[in-house]
Amino acid sequence: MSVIENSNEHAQPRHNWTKSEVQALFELPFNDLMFQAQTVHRQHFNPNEVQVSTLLSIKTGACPEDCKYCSQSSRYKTDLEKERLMEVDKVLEAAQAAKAQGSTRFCMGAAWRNPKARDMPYVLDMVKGVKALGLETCMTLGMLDEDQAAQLGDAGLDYYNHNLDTSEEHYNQIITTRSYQDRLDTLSNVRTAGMKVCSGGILGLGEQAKDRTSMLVQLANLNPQPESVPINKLVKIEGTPLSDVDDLDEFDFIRNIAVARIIMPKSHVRLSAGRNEMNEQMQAMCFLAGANSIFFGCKLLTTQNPETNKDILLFNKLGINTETIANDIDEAQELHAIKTAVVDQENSDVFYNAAT
Ligand code: SAM
Ligand code: DTB
Ligand code: SF4
Repeated sequence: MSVIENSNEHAQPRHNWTKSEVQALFELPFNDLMFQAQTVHRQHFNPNEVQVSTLLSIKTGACPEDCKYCSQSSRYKTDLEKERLMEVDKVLEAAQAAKAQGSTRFCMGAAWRNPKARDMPYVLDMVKGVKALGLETCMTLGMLDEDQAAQLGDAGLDYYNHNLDTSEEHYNQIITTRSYQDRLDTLSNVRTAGMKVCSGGILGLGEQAKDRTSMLVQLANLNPQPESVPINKLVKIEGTPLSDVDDLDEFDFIRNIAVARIIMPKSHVRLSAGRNEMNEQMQAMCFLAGANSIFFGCKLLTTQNPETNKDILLFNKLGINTETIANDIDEAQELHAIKTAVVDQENSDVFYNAAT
């Protein structure tokens, strides 16, 4: 089976994918799958550009939900310091620093089941402030009702991240305090409020191959498809029920990126959590499979991410440029200056190159 039989036609989003069609993609010989994914990728994107976002945890830990992978759930004994909602000024300082490092989108995450009415004014000020810095804004605050989604949309929030996490079939093994339908309802409220949707999941939760197929079918059949699809590799957290689940085979992870790329041809596919445990070659294979977005910065929400310098070195090795917002020339120049500085540093005798 090929989605690119007629190479003059660009693959378009479809919302009627069946599990057997998607399973057939997973079963392709690896090289055929990678070729199809890269072909589809080139129809809609510059293959040498990756979008970069920075994450900030604006409220950490003490979450009432029971997500079995999460360091922030109050139900598990993890080694995490909880923190109250950050002050708006501190958030804006972090956003400014992210911009200076070349990020184009600032994503603020809170360990909440859902935002409370008393939190909303602060959160809305964060959106307005970050937007005023010229960054794209993203938030992930848990479930949203229609009214909260409308308030965030009105404040200028560009993206809302809310993951399906896994298949509907496997879901109850992972979370019991909110339903799959709750997640779909939040995504629908986000859409109705006119924001872009960022939704994906986590691989390596002990799910089966059929669950990974099922999750991707669910995402692709959302209409419209999510603009951004984060694919996270489980970061195992000591103290959580999934701390010693079996590792997912790396080729299976790469196949998931490739299948996501093929069935969601116009979406950014984000190589999200788990990069700190991947070597350069593994990340390069993910980019070849069609991943075109990452988180920049040494911390995700509570866990480690590769150092920015290490990522810039990898991008230099692969000839990858970072995507700019709507051809922002100043930002492109600023980023060029940062990249040149890293190369100069790399060439100096005193620079320890952790990437080699
Ligand atoms: N509390 C909000 C919620 O869950 O809706 C927002 C923040 S939550 C940390 C955002 C997403 O991060 C989760 O849905 C999950 O997909 C991902 N995530 C959390 N912990 C992770 C881990 N240990 N490894 C990989 N992904 C993780
Ligand atoms: C997403 O899908 N991945 C990001 C973002 N959305 C919010 C979060 C990853 C969290 C990884 C574990 C941690 O750092 O706590
Ligand atoms: Fe709470 Fe979000 Fe972690 Fe679930 S994933 S425990 S909702 S912070």
